[in-house]
Amino acid sequence: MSSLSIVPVAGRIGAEISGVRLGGDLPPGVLAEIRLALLGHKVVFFRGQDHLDEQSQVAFARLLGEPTAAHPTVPSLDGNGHILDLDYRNGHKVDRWHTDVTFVDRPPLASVLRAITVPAAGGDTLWANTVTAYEHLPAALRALLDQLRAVHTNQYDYGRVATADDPDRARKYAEVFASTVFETEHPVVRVHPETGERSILLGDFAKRLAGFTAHDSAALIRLIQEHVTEVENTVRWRWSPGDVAIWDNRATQHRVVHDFGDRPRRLHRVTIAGEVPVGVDGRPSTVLTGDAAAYSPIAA
Ligand SMILES: O=C(O)CCC(=O)C(=O)O
Ligand SMILES: [Fe+2]
Repeated sequence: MSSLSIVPVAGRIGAEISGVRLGGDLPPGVLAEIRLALLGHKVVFFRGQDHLDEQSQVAFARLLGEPTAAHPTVPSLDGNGHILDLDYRNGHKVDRWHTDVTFVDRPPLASVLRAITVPAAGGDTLWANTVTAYEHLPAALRALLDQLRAVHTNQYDYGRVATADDPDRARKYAEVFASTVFETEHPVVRVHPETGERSILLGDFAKRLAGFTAHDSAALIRLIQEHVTEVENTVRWRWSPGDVAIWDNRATQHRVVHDFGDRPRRLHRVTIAGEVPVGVDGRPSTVLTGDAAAYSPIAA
């Protein structure tokens, strides 16, 4: 019998797991249960993991697969290069719905996020289930989406920087973020390599749909994103320091709720190497610009 308790948080996505102390030494049975919960619930939450530090967060993440470099362009915090330091005072502002690192051909399989400092109120994170989003579309719309491909890029959006709270800081960060340009064409619907489920692969790095005018492309992307982020597909987590969230980056989008002004908020993220997505027609994603080999191996 397992000592884990797995309790859903929202109707379509998210579960809180208790009765486990995360680390690099988890028994295989416990790890298998966590993996299964992750595939089923898309994002899983653990409270009270205050014992974790950078090393043990990476050691735990390694049980899920090969850690990537911290980011394709943003330098890592730690010596071994796996920790992305999400400190909002450094210009990180991920307040738009996205799937992590979709501008490369091998977006991470999962992300492991650990809260270090969070505001007393505000700064929640939202996740959306991109599988249930797909499944709830009318059949005719699913059939259209199945055929679409989208170009994702890390090139920054000048409009967003201009409207940031601190444009200078935002511009500096954006320059680092896009210091090497990556562009990848992904299917808009990918087939999940482990569950076989179809999920929508879009989000804020998707800049246009292949074969459409800029106008139609923007309208279609907006329509699809509205469906993905319908509140019924989402879960919201109110962080405490020591909380850990793991999400299946092949079946979710997420964003922070940026309602905490200049109050300190800091989290550390480790991402796990992912596969090259494959569409319902069996076609994999294709690289247009940039080589992500130094960022991440391709998961087996
Ligand atoms: O800060 C957050 O809540 C989410 C940040 C984010 O987008 C990520 O960790 O990938
Ligand atoms: Fe993210």
